[in-house]
Order: sequence, then C-alpha cells, then structure tokens
Amino acid sequence: MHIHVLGAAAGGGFPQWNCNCFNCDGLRKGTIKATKRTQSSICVSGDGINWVLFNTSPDVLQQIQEFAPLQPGRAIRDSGIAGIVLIDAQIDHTTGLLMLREGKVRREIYCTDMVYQDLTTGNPLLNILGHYCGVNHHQIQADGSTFEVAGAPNLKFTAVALKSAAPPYSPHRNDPHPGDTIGVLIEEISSGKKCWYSPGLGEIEPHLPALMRQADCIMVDGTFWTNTEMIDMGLMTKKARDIGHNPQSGEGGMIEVLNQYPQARRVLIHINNTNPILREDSAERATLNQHGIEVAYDGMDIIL
Ligand code: HKS
Ligand code: ZN
Ligand code: ZN
Repeated sequence: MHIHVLGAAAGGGFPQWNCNCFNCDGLRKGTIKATKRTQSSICVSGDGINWVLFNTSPDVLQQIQEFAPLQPGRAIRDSGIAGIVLIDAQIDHTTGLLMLREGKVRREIYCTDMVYQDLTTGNPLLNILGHYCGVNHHQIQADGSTFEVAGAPNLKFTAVALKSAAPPYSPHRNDPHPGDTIGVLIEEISSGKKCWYSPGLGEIEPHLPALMRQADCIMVDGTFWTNTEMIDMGLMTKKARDIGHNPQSGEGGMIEVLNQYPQARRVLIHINNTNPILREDSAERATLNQHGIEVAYDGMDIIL
C-alpha cells in the first residue's frame, strides 16, 4: 500500500495567514528550523495508479500539482482520484471539493449520513457541486462494517464513529451524533497491510484499540502538544480535548497512547501551527523522536 501525505497541517496551514505566533513568525523570517505545510489530506493506492483521496483540503489543487501520480493522463480529461472519503465535514477537510468541480464525470464521495447532511445544509458544498460535475454519494456506515471504493482496486476500508463535535456551521454543532467524525482502518487486500487513519481523535474510546492493534501504520491527530496550548497563547478559550483533539503530552496524551502500539509506524498529522513539534530542534520534537513517533510533512511517502 502506498500512502502519500498531501498535506500535514491543521486548518489554516503552516504558517497560518493571520498568525504571528513564535512558529509562524519564525517560519516566515527563516529563524526557526521548520518547513511549511498545507492543510491535511492523504491519498492511498493499492495498485500505484488509482488513488483514494482522504479529505479534500482547501489546498488540494497545489497538492495535486505536487504529486504527479494523481495525474495519470489516460485521456484528455482525467484524474488518478477514483474516490474521495471524508472523515468529517470540517472546512479544512471539505472545502477543496469546490476546487474539484470540473468535468462531466461525477465525483465519487464516500461519507456518513451525518457528514452528508452537513454538506447539504449548513455548508451545502455537495448541492453546489451538483451544478458542475455532480456527485455520487456513497453512504459510509460508521459501525465497523467494511466498504470498498469502486475504481481503487486492492483496498478495503473499515469505518468507526469517533466522539467529536460537528463543525461550527452544522445544524447539530451542539448535539453530537455518531458519524460526525470517523476513523478508518485502510487495508491493502493482497498484502494484508493496514493503516489506521484518524486526523481528528479526541479520545481513545473502547472500540479503538482492537483496530489500532491491527495496524502497520497509525496516523493520528497531531494538532496540539498540550491540552491548553491555545488557551496559554491567548488564542482560544477551549481545551484541545474539548474540540476533539487529544494532545500529545501528559496523562492519557497521544504519546502514551501510541506507546501501546510498538508494532506500528506511528505518525502525527493535522498539526496546528502553534505546536512546538513543528520545530525540528525543539525539546518536544526530541521527546517524540525518543518514542519513535514521526511528524508528517507534505510529500511524505509511506509504503507498507
Ligand atoms: C488556529 C487554528 C486552530 C484549529 C482548531 C481546530 C476547532 C474547529 C471546531 C482545527 C483546526 C485548527 N488553526 N475545527 O487558530 O491556530 O471548533 O470545530 O480542527 O484544524 S478545532
Ligand atoms: Zn482541522
Ligand atoms: Zn501561528
């Protein structure tokens, strides 16, 4: 299985357009050891030709331009993207759909009913796409059942619901439902290799370890280093866990969680611009290195 990181940053990217925190300012001025990152998304292939896109970042056009295999060029109008899986309806994971409106072939979109509702009401991206390429909606059941993406051979997917809040614009923002956010176990059928992907993960619920234990690669939420990162910087009043992002440090944090799965390559993705792990010479990055935990970057390839 070939996994390609198209973008590794959380919403807003790195540096974020309006931010002058130590990281963003330092990256612009060249005074910190770090690289820029676009908003998070990965693509996965079981045959090296046809790809499943996970989430559609606002930066998707740039990301496609920087990864040639997504353009196999088999016809005058063509794409290597066979289907798109949406893990939630957040702006940073869906806005790129508007950038993929061209063509006469419908976009094949796999998402839960909850995500479909949000994208046809509060943020009606899919209705709008209906006036351009059109959409084929495939319903994902977030109950541990398995699905495949037509046109992306040799891959199968198992989706489960994760506790999280719907986006700020959602009609049910304050009334969480199963399927607002999912985690996906991606399996390459021929090799049996598996990757657990959950860029939004606030809490390790009891149904998750059985899936994470099977994974050869665990790619999870790397948004914040501490639970109060945004509060401490005066940027937000909510804690990381309260907005669906388990921080890396501290009791119950992602480092502790990932230490339970030494069999897997462990990679953090959806990293917020404020996170000190973005600085390659930071103490926090050294801590991750000691635990064998990797920090995703744009263009990272993982071959399982
Ligand atoms: C910044 C942002 C922080 C950020 C927060 C979240 C909140 C939101 C919600 C997130 C993300 C980036 N970059 N999605 O100001 O530094 O309330 O539902 O997902 O990508 S969580
Ligand atoms: Zn986000
Ligand atoms: Zn910043």
